[in-house]
Amino acid sequence: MSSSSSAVPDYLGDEVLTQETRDLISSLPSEKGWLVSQMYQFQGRWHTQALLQGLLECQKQFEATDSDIILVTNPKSGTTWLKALVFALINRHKFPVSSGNHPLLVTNPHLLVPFLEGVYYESPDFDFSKLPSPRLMNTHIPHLSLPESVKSSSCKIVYCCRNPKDMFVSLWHFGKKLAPEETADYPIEKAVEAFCQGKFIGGPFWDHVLEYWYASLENPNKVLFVTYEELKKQSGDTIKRIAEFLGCGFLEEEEEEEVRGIVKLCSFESLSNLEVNREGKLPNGMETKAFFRKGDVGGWGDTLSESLAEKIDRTIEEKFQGSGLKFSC
Ligand code: PAP
Repeated sequence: MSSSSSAVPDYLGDEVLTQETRDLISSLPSEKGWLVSQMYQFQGRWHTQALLQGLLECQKQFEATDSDIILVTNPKSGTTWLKALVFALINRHKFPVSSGNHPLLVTNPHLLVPFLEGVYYESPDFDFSKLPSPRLMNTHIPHLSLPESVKSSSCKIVYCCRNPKDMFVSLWHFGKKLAPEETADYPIEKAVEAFCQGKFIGGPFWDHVLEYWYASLENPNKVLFVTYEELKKQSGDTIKRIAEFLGCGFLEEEEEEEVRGIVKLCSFESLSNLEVNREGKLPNGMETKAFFRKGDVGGWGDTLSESLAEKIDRTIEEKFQGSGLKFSC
């Protein structure tokens, strides 16, 4: 797939690869993927060429500082939402949510929080040192492939996990919306099969989740593990937990109103109805509305047949057995 196809982000394309990336990928296992023409296996995970180049550059160049905050997700697990929530949270004194001119009202969350490997691919001259402190960034990079400085510094990682059936379905619709021609004839059965084999963009999904899950258990001051589902059901408590973890807990007197304000501002209903998120575009040409579809929990039933859902459930059962991690839907 090339970045010239209408609204496909550059980072799913393959046009601006360095010679170094070309040399590397020629030695890597590769697979034809759904949505992308070719995926490459690097450090045990499947990447698009562009995101692999972004990852390699990020590993080489990114210098984490102790005050950095890095949001991590598997694609379609709540990235946009988490970006909005944490941006609103850490900037709540600078930009009060009740002020009526909050940046989130006029700017898509992806433009407020840079996507590490995407930026290293699309805008290699971007200067991360110019971001205001604490720097807030996001990534899909697996734990084992994180830049060394992220692991060795005291920066904080907030990981958001989503139940795999909703995550798959979200990516399925995202791909179809973004690249209707490329994905039109691809059967969902084949995509589920690849997802369950781990041969899917960013996959295997279970390795991604489990690495951060265990990292959060081993080092709870460094990695906080939250889920899309708890953000939905216990929004306020989860936001308070994130705030405590980031060292910006709420004072008792500000707590209720502030938390409620952040939940409301960042809700699916609120963000998805803003002009900037209905009609805006990211610099790479992608429509911002592509990041807002249904935003609910357990909505996979309208896309997955019973047998496909069972297939994913069996994979979940097998791969997460003994981890202590359970998915409720
Ligand atoms: P990304 O990883 O490519 O950045 P991401 O934001 O994780 O994408 O995924 C979009 C999903 O989050 C969509 O889910 P759906 O397809 O099941 O509907 C989108 O609707 C959902 N989403 C976006 N913003 C919010 C929000 N504020 N609250 C809840 N869900 C949201």
